[in-house]
Amino acid sequence: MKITNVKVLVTCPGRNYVLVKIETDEGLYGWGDATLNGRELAVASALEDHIAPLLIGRDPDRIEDAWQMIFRGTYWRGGPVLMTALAGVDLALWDIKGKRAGLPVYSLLGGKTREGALAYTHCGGEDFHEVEDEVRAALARGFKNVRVQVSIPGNVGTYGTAPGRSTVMGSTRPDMPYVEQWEPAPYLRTIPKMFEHLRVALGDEVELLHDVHERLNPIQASRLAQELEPYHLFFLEDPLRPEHKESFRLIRQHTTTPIAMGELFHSRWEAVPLITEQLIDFIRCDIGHIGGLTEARKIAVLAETYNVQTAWHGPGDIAPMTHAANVHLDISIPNFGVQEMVHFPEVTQEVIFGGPTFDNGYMVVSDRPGLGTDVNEAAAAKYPYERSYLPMVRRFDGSVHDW
Ligand code: GCO
Ligand code: MG
Repeated sequence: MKITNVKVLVTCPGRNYVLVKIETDEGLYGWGDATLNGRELAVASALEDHIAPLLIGRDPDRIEDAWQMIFRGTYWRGGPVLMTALAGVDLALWDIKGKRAGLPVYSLLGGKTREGALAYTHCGGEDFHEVEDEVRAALARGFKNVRVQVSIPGNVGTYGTAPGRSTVMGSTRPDMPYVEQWEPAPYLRTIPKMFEHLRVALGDEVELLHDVHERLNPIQASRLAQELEPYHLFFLEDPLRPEHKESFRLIRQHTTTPIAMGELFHSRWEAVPLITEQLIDFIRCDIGHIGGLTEARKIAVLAETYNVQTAWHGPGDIAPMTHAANVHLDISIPNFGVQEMVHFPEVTQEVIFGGPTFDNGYMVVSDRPGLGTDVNEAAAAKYPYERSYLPMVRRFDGSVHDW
């Protein structure tokens, strides 16, 4: 079997996605996801202009060799654009391998270790009561784990709370990043109070998570994690920026709050010190930005060795192929922890279908060969790319901070 064509499709059914179709001379094809929010066209060009020509004529069965060729064979390796492009190719090749074998990808990865992947959803609100109501609604839908985020008084447009409800400062152009305003002091005062409210209102059983979104410095993160200890979080996510792995030691010295990290990593080697020093409890790389399943399963093995569980990134701005890859891996490894999930709107499902489904707190994938996902290309053509950016954050004094 030989690869005859690599097609890159950029479509905007609700939001932008970069989809990769690898076609073969035997009629079998596979779909991957190479979406990098805000830099979609850079990935599309990397694929079309530089990577696709290398793949034509190759045997799609040789995934590891293709991975090594694309990663190491370029000399200039890594980074979010190239690792997202590589993930798109990798997923499409795993999809083909599964279809060729007549087996779902989880079976190729070793077979089921569990029936479904424990899922968590997002709950956010303007105040503690709104968050509480959202959590109650999620529990009624079957979720056992929920991530909770609340608007910070005095700040503008807090991450993870319902977008658009707060006034948005900065640009009014819809195709430019909107600018949120954020200060650490009110944030650090508010979050422990939110957890106190939720524990009193909801009791101890519901598993609660919170995403810091890489905004704190080491001592602030240590203080927050320590003050949250009485509320027994399932995990505190991304407390620090990805650059300073050594700073996680400070958090560890101060608290037993479980720590999750990794959605901004694009290389296995970024995860290594956190795992081998047991500075985190959950590794949550994005399979779509770290080079695909081929790389993620190696990270999972390393994590297993050091008693670290997985919690792969599962936001709405990666396509259902990556969510499917998440779940295929989740249900075939021993050290799975939890899986972030989103419900895709109908318009997305019209274009990309066959992704994981939700069943009473767990995500499941079908037994269809490959990843199980497919694309309606005619429908995709109805939704052309629209330029858009992630938001930005500025402090009260106007300086840029990490979003
Ligand atoms: C999460 C993430 C996302 C990211 C987004 C950026 O935990 O789901 O933090 O919400 O912000 O994927 O592109
Ligand atoms: Mg996050």
